[in-house]
Amino acid sequence: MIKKILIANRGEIAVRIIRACREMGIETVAVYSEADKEALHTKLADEAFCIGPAPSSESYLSMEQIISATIVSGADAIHPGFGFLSENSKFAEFCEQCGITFIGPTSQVIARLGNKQIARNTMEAAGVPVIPGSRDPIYDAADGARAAGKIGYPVIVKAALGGGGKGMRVARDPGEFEQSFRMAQKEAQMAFGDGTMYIEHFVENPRHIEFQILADTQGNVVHLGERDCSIQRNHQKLIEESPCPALSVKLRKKMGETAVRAAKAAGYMNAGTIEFLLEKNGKFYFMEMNTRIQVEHPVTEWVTGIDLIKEQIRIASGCPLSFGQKEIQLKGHAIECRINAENPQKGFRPSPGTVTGVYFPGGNGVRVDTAVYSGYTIPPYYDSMIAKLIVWGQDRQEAIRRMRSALGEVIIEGVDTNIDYQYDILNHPDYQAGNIDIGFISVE
Ligand code: MV4
Repeated sequence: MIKKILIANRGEIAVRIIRACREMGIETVAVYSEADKEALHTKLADEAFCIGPAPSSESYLSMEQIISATIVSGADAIHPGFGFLSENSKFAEFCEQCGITFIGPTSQVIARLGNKQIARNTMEAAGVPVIPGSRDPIYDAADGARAAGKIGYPVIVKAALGGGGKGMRVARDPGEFEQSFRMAQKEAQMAFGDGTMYIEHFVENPRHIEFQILADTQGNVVHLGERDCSIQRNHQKLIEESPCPALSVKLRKKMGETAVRAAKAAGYMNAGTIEFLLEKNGKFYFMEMNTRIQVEHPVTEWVTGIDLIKEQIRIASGCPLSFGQKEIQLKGHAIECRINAENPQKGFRPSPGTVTGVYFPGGNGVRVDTAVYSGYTIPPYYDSMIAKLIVWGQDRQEAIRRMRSALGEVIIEGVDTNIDYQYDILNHPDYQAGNIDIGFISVE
């Protein structure tokens, strides 16, 4: 059994994990950078170790520092949260070699799914629908152009090690292909040190739907329904909800079963997410699988009543799932708004600084996950997301109204935020009608 967990993260997710551990009677170890001495996670954990200077590369991304802190503290497991080292197969392998439980899938599975081109082929072989595209890796523009011609335009060139929008370019016609390919490959080479590419038909204006799955070490796999994450800007999600207003019970069942099949094909263990693109006509395609807990996990927690962080810890301890697919019922509707310290009027530029005053709403059906407190100084080194506001309603309309009411109560003084921007989206007639796709926010 796991007795002590080191949380290799910061911010609201570190706090979220500390709280789950405390409820389970598990001791907690925080790690923090020199910029995070006064951070909430540093203060809330049972123990805290400074692991280096402010830049992530020297602290939250330092495998040596984190493994050392784990050994010195006597923790038996590491929870990586999201971002940072959460999907780094080398880090998971390092943990395995040191006899530390990495709370997530095996390093081998992380590596296989981290290569999106290999993941695509794995899924296709398992009978999971994939977007028409190239089966072999592509290294040069001429081979790419031939593959694109067979697939049919428009196409999208993607980096095998990409995801989240990096190393990706659309080519609308053959004349555009070479330029798009070169740009995507250059970006991939810079970002991942690898120029392996693959090509897919470009799906116009789909919804981004993702299924949460849980898989234990005994081979049981269940899905916990979907999240609609179509409201995003520059590949940063802004609003997520569950259930997706466009899914019928029948389509949910079909996509859910496909997600379970995908997880089984990958040899998956722990919590994971299968991302799909969904077309208006109900056709859906596997896009990628994320091997971490995600920012938007609370909406799933609220409609299923399942604590995903606790389940991750139980699974990592070797416990079988305590429920089957039939026992998972979706109830009501949950929405999450990500609150960022940024200025939408100034190109969404980050707005770090001291939060001189803060008030968050509460009340029936309102949850706030944050690590911000009055007097806290948001450092400029990390992600600008400072809070998640999550609401639950009997139905989508009640959830939207509750979110508008809750957003209207939030006060954050001293830094700029995207709260008014979120409020405007919730008031948009297309959003209210559930008429959304990944093009809802057009990017300049
Ligand atoms: C696509 C696509 C359309 N067709 N692939 C964006 C991030 C990465 N996960 C893959 N992405 C996309 N892949 C094909 N074949 C459109 C996107 C995409 C997107 C996907 C989900 C949410 C927002 C998006 C915004 C722009 C593009």
